Amino acid sequence: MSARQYTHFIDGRFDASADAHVERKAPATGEIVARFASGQIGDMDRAVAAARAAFDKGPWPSMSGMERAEILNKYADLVRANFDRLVRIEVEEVGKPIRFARGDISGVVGLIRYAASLALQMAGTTYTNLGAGKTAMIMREPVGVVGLITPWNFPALILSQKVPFALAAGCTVVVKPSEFTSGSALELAALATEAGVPAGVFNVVTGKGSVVGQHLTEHPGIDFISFTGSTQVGQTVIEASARNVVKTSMELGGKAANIVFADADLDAAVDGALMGVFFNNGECCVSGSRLFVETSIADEFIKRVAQRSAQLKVGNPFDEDTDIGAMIDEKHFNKVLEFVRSGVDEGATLLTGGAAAKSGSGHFVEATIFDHVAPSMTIFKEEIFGPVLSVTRFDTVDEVIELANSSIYGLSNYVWSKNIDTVLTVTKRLKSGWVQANTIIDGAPQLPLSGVKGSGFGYEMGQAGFEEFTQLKTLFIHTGPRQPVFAR
Ligand code: TXE
Repeated sequence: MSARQYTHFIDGRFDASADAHVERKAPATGEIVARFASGQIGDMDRAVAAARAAFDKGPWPSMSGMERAEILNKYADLVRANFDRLVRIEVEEVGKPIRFARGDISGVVGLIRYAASLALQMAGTTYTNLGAGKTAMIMREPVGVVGLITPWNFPALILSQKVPFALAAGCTVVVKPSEFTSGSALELAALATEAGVPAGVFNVVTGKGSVVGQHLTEHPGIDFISFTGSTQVGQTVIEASARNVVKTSMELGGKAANIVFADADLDAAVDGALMGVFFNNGECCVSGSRLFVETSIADEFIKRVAQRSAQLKVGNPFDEDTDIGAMIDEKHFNKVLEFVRSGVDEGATLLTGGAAAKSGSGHFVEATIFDHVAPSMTIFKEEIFGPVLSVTRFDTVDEVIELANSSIYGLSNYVWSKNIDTVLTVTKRLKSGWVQANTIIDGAPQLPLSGVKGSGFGYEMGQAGFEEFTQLKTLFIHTGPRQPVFAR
């Protein structure tokens, strides 16, 4: 199998060649699967100039919503037609199990179709009740040229929580995907262009975050930066954008609580505990990586979760029955194992896993569960981003709410109980943008995702996510005779 060769996608086409490349080794095999152009400042300048011209002069922002929706729907059709190819790229570059990669690309199609429907509904408000001769229109307009920075864990899906919504609003975009997993972003830009998105509207520049990512965030040609990634880099992006007074949206890390009450459907909750932490190799910002179990059911429940975890299949992500694939790279693999060591050293009880899983030459970690995890422990506090679950027991609602909310993060939380009173009471007291009850890491394009506290701000998906890519302009009109203010 030969490695895919990519160049930047700027102004409606791939560059003819690249001076330097970043090589991507499949985390599951160590084999080189792709080479991406290693972008420089000048490449980012070209992409921003193309996006700026396409916004200021091009047809895209002034096209009717119907025209943009038609093109976006055609783009969704092309993603569907290239489904297997896109799935393969995600599995190879990320190391995620193929069944989850299929879910990602189906999700991409759904996000584009939903965003297309929003292009038809982009509207403002009119006031006619302001007094004689007074009318006001609050017009909704595209925010402009958007810089989008995306991470490696869901390369196509997270990009599609942003780009189709920006395009539906009439914005033009410059995407800087993760240097590990840039393949699907480039393929999606080419498919959107094939569908009829005009040149310059959807640009992708690949390369290092510290070079092209940083330059994008500091660029005066950008009107809005939408970032998903680590809290640390998010902070540098906010600082850089402050210099040009540019709006930002931040989707950062998480450390969700997955709370199981004694009256829950325990079969469903056991599966939910596994899904919460092992979905996407645990490399997921909405992972339910802190499991809280009510003491009266804890021993039996935790035993079941541990038994099921020990049976999970870790290995080749292309195998249909693989549950956990490879960690994104060796550095991250070592970081995850370092967290596991800290759990042992700080006195948590290792129930299952806890070591590298042996499978070919890739970087695999066993499904790992720690019981009796105290709030002071590192594994309770830090986002591990791997298949490592920490379990803590609780007795009262007050106690579990305090534990859940003690995190610096506030992205998502989960509750399992058949009692609607418990579900609503707990939901209202949890500090996070997302709560799910009796399900986990579920969603739909209509539902916004947002963080509070260290997890960031701004919305993705849903009507609110669409509106992030718009701004309001208020027109106040006076008709008929106007009473003079300075009569003398
Ligand atoms: O993220 P980074 P990484 C967390 C997770 C993970 C850790 C590091 O805990 O272990 O972050 O992952 C670009 N200016 N999440 O290293 O570094 C970079 O090239 C502008 C949570 O991948 O934040 C990439 O495109 N951009 C997260 C993007 O930022 C810069 C998902 C994210 O990279 C830049 C992924 C700079 N100075 C990791 N430096 C989630 N919320 O899902 C880097 N980048």
